[in-house]
Amino acid sequence: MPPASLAIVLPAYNEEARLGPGLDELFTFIDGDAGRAALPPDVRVLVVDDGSTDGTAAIVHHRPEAVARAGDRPRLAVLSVPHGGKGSAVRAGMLASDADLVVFADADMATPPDELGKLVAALGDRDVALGSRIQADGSDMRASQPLFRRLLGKAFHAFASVWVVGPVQDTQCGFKGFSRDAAHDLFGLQRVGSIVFDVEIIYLARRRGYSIAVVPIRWADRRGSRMHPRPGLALRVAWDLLRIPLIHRRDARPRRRAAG
Ligand SMILES: Nc1nc2c(ncn2[C@@H]2O[C@H](COP(=O)(O)OP(=O)(O)O)[C@@H](O)[C@H]2O)c(=O)[nH]1
Ligand SMILES: [Mg+2]
Repeated sequence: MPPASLAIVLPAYNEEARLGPGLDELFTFIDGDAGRAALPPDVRVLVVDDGSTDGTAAIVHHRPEAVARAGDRPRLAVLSVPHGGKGSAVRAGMLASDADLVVFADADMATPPDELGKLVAALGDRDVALGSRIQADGSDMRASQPLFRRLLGKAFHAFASVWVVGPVQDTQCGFKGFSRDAAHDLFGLQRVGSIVFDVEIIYLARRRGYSIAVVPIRWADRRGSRMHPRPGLALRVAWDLLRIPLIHRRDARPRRRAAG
């Protein structure tokens, strides 16, 4: 049976400036011919407002899609949670979504919405589809990031790959998709609320034997990043990376679909 519904979870922290244009771009694609051809018939968008102190939630309430319906659900809704970081916001959104397929994406549409079809296609025969900014020819979409972010990314990957990520080269791409069962299982086990949650989810997906597709996608750095590297964040990241294998030492289980 082809999937009937898709939920798109957008974590948002003080995104008053970028969320409106992002939602314009997203719904233009969903409602256009290309979106209708590539996506399941019912598409719902859930903005997870992570304790924003600006007008992020109001942006959602004022849109027409917030009163329209996809199947038996609003086309656009907001879930407000106390500020806990990107990982905890994504977890809340993924667990609140009961569509056949569940994707999370960045509110700034750093990955253009027309790439959603690639995740949906990959989920046709896999449980998990990981967007990757590294292309088949080896070129890297992260080249559009400022130099200091690229250097931080390299340091992060060097550290993360020692422990947990295996063959996945771009763990931090904010564009990942899951079958409903995989999403509820993996995000139900997730304990890390920081940006390290991506690594934790990949670690869990491999350990629990889900079939995983790595899907090269387009990506462009957008102005107005909410990520502010600080010494405290570096310590938090190091601690979260270290503890992943410890938290989940009892969370292995037999394979589901044949791994790919
Ligand atoms: N919930 C939550 N989301 C965040 C936080 N920081 C960033 N994000 C979201 O993560 C996504 C990517 O953020 P962005 O600032 O563009 O990161 P960058 O592209 O890596 O510089 C956006 O949807 C942000 O709203 C946070 O502290 N909490
Ligand atoms: Mg961004």
